[in-house]
Amino acid sequence: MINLINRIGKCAIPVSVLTMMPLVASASTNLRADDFVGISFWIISIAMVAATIFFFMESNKVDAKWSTSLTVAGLVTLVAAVHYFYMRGVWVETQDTPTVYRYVDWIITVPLQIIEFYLILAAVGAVAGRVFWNLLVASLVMLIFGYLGEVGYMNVWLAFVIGMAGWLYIIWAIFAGDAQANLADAPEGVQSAFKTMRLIVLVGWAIYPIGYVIGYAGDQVDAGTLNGIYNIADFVNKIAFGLMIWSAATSSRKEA
Ligand SMILES: *C/C=C(C)/C=C/C=C(C)/C=C/C1=C(C)CCCC1(C)C
Repeated sequence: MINLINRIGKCAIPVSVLTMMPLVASASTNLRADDFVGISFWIISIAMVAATIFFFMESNKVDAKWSTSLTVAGLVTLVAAVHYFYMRGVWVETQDTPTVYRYVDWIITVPLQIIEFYLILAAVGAVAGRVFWNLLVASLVMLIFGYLGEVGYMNVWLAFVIGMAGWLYIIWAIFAGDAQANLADAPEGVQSAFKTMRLIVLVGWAIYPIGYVIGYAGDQVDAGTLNGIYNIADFVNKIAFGLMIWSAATSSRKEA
């Protein structure tokens, strides 16, 4: 019986992802051959769907301690996939920035990633609950002020500076916090996940403020560059990051 339930559970995962397919089809407004930002929206939408199926299915195969991380990685790409279909629709129809969908996506997926960071930090033995809340609040400051700046509720550069402070706090917390001390004792897979996490927050996340600066630097907002750069950033930070976690998880399986 338990076997049967397990089997149904495993099928339910890809099936639930397939339910997104009508959304894919209904979003098919005409994409022009020279609309490269539109094409990048499309490619990333599909890549998010594929990554979701992969992360969910792999989460059944890796060690229990990695399973949750991969499930969360799959949730990140699932939430992003749905938003990408809507964002692509807005872009193709209006050639304008889908700011609201973009930030609704981030306000869900960034906290999910903070949970992933927390799981990794906990695995190196570094975490107090307070660290989680600090990271969460800092990421919300970053996103809320980014939004206020982009929609024009606030001066674009003042909002940017406050958003940057949130991000810099996160960098400080994971590079200078007490996580380091326990790192050497952690298993190799955990060490590489921890280093990956730091790299993502420092380098992967840096792509977003770069996009913001280039997008808003001119007299007029450069929507194409802004969205193109944000799309690349999402690909790196959601899909590539998940794959790096997967790689750490499978290498620790070999060690065991
Ligand atoms: C999956 C989505 C992710 C990981 C989104 C991350 C977004 C950021 C790191 C945004 C950063 C920003 C700043 C650091 C300054 C203000 C402007 C933002 C919001 C683009």
